[in-house]
Amino acid sequence: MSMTAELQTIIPHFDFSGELALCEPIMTGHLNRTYRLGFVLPDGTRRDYVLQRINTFAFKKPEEVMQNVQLVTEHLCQAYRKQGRDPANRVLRLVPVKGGGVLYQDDNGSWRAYDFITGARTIDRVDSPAQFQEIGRAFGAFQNMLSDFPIERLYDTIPNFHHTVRRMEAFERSVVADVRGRAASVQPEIAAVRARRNGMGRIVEMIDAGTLPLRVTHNDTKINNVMLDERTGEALCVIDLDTVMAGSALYDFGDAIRYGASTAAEDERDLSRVRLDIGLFSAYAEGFISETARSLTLPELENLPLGALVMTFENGMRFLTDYLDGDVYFHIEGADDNLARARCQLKLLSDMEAHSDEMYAITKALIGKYR
Ligand code: GN1
Ligand code: MG
Repeated sequence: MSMTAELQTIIPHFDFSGELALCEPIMTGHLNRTYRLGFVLPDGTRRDYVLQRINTFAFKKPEEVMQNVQLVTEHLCQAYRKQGRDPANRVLRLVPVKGGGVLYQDDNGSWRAYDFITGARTIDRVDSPAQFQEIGRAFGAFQNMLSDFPIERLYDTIPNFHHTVRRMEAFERSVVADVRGRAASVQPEIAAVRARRNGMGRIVEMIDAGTLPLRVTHNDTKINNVMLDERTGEALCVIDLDTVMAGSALYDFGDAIRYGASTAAEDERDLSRVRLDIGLFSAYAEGFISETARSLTLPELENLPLGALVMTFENGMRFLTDYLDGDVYFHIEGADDNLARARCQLKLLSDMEAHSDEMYAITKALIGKYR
């Protein structure tokens, strides 16, 4: 087992049980650094954990992230118990830091650890509509379980995270600053963002107007943030709670569609392969709406497809912004990764626009079926 010197100094600060036998990086996610740790207990059984270094460039106040995570996981546990179900392996459980708390900080970083969700896996691509429908149900149920959570107790871990209008302003500043001299080479992409400027502030406007309520939302609903039972495929546990905060249900619906209902990976370079899979859209919508038809308001339900359009636009714009900024936010492997991601999102967006009527019609039919 190879392990960095850094990990060797971090691990002893957590209340792990047993003897360390496995340490391997988990490569999903663009921000936090994640490791799977395996320990062997005195009776020979294995106990696994997830250790994460929180990205403090993105999350400026890790204490507030952890405060949110603690409150939300406690609430989710209670919600399961109220339903007569055992929250074990269904809600993230934090590992205490020796000496108190759930966050370990030293000069080099901020760390936290969870029990590993056992017998489960995550996927980066959807295998079947039924699987995506199950993930839709899971995020719908997650929304419902947090519907009675006192929203004012949550910190904004990243202020204005999905404030699309502020994101557009930041984008324009990056185009002007052009710190890497890249703007000239991405004029078509810049123009594609600017061409959509008017419509994409709609969610923010509807929140401000009171048409859409603020709810406790996950805000990062990629399919790989749901752990699926290895054998049955059942959605066991929603993970990555760092951005759980006040938001719109449209964000959670939309980001799941953006990532999961695309025919290609988020950074596919062959744009001819990037389309919206309307069958997958329909499957997710059915899962999500079957859970939330009675808990969300009619304006929320009817506008769910707008969430898909806006989240795809927003992510495309964020990737392009980061490319212009010199790749300071999202982790990259290759020099033009953020540009490839941006192009892919913009292509997906134009295909969504072409299928917008279909998305709305499917949504309407499902509202009729379940409400
Ligand atoms: C980031 O780190 P990860 O992959 O969970 C980002 C999301 C983006 C996503 C794009 C806090 O999520 O907003 O949609 O990349 N998270 C944050 O893949 O910025
Ligand atoms: Mg995340």
